[in-house]
Amino acid sequence: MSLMTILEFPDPRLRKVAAPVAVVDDSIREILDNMIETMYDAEGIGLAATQVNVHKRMLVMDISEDHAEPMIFVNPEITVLDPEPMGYEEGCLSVPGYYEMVTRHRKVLIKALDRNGDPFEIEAEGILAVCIQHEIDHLDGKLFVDYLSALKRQRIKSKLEKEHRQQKSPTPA
Ligand code: QAP
Ligand code: CO
Repeated sequence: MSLMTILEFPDPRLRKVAAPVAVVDDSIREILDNMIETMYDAEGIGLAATQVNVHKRMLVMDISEDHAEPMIFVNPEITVLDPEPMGYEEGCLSVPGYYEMVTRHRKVLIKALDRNGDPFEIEAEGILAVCIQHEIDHLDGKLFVDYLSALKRQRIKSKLEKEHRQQKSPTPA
């Protein structure tokens, strides 16, 4: 297995809309395994393929405390079961260091394929519902910062751009 590089806001590749996975084959399973490893290494609870520059509709999540329950969703489809707004302080591996309150639907139904290409469904509430809505947004080129005010988004963008510039340039003497 190998770690993948996580793209960071405002990288334009995070804005691409991912295409459906045609067949869940060994090459797809290999990417999913590398995504799970990458998510654990970065101490995340969710990672969408878009974030590792793979523009296919698939994502991984693990909301357990001890990396014990990796979940895989290929071609996920969402139905809102309860649109009651639910606020949660969200972060994102592609927006490192920033957490802001975002409002999502309280309860959703997810239909997806598993790592064998078999269909399954789950009803999600709480952090699971928040996380899956956040990750599916990535597949559509959306980020949690899009729900913030333009001012807050611009502030985060400028700070991350500055960090990226400093990471690229050699250390000053
Ligand atoms: C999305 O986010 C999410 O800034 C997954 O320095 C977040 O895994 C869904 C992370 C909250 C629901 C609630 C962020 C790690 C991880 C950072 C993540 C950081 C290190 C974010
Ligand atoms: Co994210």
